Amino acid sequence: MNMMPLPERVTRHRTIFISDIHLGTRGCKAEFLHDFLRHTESETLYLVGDIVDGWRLKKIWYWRTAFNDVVHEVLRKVQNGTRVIYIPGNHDEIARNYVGLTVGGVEFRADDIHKTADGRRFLVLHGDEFDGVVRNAKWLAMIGDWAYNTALWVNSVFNWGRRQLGLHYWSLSAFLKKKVKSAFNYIQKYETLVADTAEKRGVDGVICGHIHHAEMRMIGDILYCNDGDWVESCTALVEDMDGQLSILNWAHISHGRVQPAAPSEPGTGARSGSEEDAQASPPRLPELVG
Ligand SMILES: [Mn+2]
Repeated sequence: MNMMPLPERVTRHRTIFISDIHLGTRGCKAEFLHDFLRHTESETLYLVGDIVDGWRLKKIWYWRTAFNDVVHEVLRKVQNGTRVIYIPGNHDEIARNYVGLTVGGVEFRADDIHKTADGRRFLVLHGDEFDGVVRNAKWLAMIGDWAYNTALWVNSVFNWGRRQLGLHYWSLSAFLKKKVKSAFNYIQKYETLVADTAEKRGVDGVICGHIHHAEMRMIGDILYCNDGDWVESCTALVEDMDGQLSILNWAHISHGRVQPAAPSEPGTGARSGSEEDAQASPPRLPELVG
């Protein structure tokens, strides 16, 4: 029997919110995001900041073809009539120069008010302005990106060294647990601060990103929504036709379909993909139009 491949299922949403993609970094899960974009459609797509990681790219040029796939998929959506709104974050702050303009059909905004189908008003912003760490010490925030993986790698090397010297195992995990606890406190403080600001703006809720922690819960009278990230969790916030909001975890939904790039070991210089692929050229962007 001749098996026909099943047609690819596309889910329609009213609005999709994604952020913290960090194109230009090794951690970026571009393969998952490309799969997500291909299997979803929406009237409006919000890019809620840290889409391209200018901080990293300035230091090391790293661009895989999968990153181009993501950019092309977004541009294809623009051409097919999806309204795309880009709210720059801190890692792509260069895009803040475009705020108020429409570039290649993409509307750039500092923040926005989104009205859901059931009439609720949401403040949409990236959220780094609430982050004291980022505001006061950029380098500290940058360290956070790779500190955890590096710490795990250091731990194994460190303890191998200790074994050679006949010393007992000293785990970094107790130390890290303490750090995780303080990270948890930090996230709570951040969420409360964002919700307070939303309350002052007189909206029903807030949609942000930045801290790479997808969430949707009531904080006082405010529905706090965080769309997560595409570095670790591969999450998006979606609004359905009736105004219902929910978080999609695409790593789970696409299970077995997406072949992620091979992980690279911190400190060994190993790369995911070939050297050639890591030097792929960025896409040619459309002309300025507004
Ligand atoms: Mn950010």
